[in-house]
Amino acid sequence: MELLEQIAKELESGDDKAVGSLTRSALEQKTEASIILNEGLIAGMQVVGDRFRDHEIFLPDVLLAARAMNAGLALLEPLLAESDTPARGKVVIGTVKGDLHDIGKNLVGIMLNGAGFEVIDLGKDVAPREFVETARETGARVIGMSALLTTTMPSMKEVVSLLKSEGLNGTVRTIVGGAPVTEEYARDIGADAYGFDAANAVERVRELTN
Ligand code: B1M
Repeated sequence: MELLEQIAKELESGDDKAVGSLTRSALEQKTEASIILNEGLIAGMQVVGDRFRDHEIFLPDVLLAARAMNAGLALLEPLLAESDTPARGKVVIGTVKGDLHDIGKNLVGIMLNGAGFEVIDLGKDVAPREFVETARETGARVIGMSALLTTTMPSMKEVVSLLKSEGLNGTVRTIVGGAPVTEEYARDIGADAYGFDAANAVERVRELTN
């Protein structure tokens, strides 16, 4: 079996040690970090999500897969974040209120950092007001919100509305993303941008801050 396929398989079975050592081997073979990420780790996690949806596996299995994903990501992080770009301003990021999924948000943070942005990561389960207050206090130019649950997506709209009522829309721009979020949803709630993956999020944030 090809190495990237093996990484995906071990992630599916939740073996963090195997994912770590296979990721290391792939790096030693000079495979690009972004290829290991997309064709190994994310590909495996996609299967985990599908099997969970179909009730073939259960929450503890997903937790083990998340731990395995993090083992691989820890090795890729220095390479994904490698940068010689000058500082580009501050971005506040977080996973919205009620939502504990942070792997994608963490990736967005790593890539933004690599592109020269100062990232203020509020973590997960972040209340709308916390996004807005932090942006105000730090002078951040962008708020980036991640949501993985259809039930937590409306919290993004609350942040956009709060920025408006506080007179900060225009000064602080917003970008949203996460598996259930779409370009259309972003437009509907009045967000300034939508990122379909972490690399695309960086491009969109660059546009917002130019
Ligand atoms: Co949960 N979960 N989960 N889960 N989980 C999903 C999201 C689900 C789709 C699985 C399924 O049913 N197929 C489903 C949601 C269904 C829905 O809303 N319609 C689901 C569910 C139901 C739940 C629980 C409710 C289960 C339960 O308790 N019964 C529960 C909710 C907990 C909560 O949040 N309150 C729950 C819990 C968990 C774990 C804790 C076990 C774990 C999360 C661990 C963690 O994050 N630390 C987990 C996981 C791992 C998943 C799946 C399998 C994988 C998510 C992931 O990390 N993907 C997921 C299935 C799926 O998404 N296919 C699922 C890899 C990651 C790199 O991708 O986060 O999409 P992603 O990020 C991408 C892009 O979306 C984008 O960039 C990244 C790629 O570069 N992106 C942005 C993300 N944020 C962005 C922000 C941007 C721009 C781009 O701008 C700011």
